[in-house]
Amino acid sequence: MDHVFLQDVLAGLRLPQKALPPKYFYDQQGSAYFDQICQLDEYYPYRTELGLLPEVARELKHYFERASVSSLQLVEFGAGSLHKVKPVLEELSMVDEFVALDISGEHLKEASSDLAEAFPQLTIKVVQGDFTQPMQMELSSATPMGFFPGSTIGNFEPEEAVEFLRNAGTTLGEESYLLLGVDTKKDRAILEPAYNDSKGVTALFNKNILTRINRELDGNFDLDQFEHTAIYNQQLGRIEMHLRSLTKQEVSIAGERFQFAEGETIHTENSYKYHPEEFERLASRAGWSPESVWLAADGIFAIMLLRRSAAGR
Ligand code: AVI
Repeated sequence: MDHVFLQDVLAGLRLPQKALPPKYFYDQQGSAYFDQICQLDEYYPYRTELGLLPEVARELKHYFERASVSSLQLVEFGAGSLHKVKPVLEELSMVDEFVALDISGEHLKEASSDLAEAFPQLTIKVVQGDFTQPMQMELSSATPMGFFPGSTIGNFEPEEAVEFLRNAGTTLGEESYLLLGVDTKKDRAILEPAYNDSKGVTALFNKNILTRINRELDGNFDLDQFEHTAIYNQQLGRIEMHLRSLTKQEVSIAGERFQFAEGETIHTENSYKYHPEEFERLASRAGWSPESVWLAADGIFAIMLLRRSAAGR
């Protein structure tokens, strides 16, 4: 039994507002559900960012040419399937080394051998570890540029996002850049269906965390007695996902019992949305200054280039 997973789950379910850390969504099945979410019509962030990236990469190429940067080391944080880095590499010809940082190495090794086939000139490195912490990474003589697509930064609390950005700065070193996907604040009529899709894939993704607890931590959640909910909390600027108990019930995990009232929820994920200027303020607290912002049509998604600045270090 994974002791850390167990302790995190027990601690979360002992809270007055029961909660589970969203990082535990991503076992093999959860990652497959997430890939399906990315193909849904309602889930605009994935395809919007992917559609914007070629233009961003072309402009970045001109930007780095003007800045006389002829060699880049691209470092992807939380690299999973490596779908997003391809359009960047296709345009940004000065990248001669790609480093994929991720907690789980297996999936990544497969994806990176596909990448090696597509980009035979590129040096590719896979580094396994907790990319939210400062990491020891061999820096080449090239200019480092971090890459954190998908608006995954939105799954951190704002203070955790500042810490992540600060740690990314430590990992990447002086004179580095960071290219980030940030989901923007918008009408709930667009936001809520993205997390409440009509095919029910997000519901399966959310409930998978209970399946995982049942299997790995000797739990007995009855999945039919919980329903998926996702609402936009406008005041806090975030989508909140919960699992709501449909009845009064008791659940046991590794021998510990938890009571649920009818309607009581487990808070499983936040997905923060930021106005670009709001995000820039947050990044500047972590020592990064904004260089450029690219907005998708209707401003529904932003890609930002940050540069490490002296302030905040
Ligand atoms: C990974 N992350 C950016 C997704 C998001 O949109 O917050 C996770 C997700 N949760 C439900 N759907 C997608």
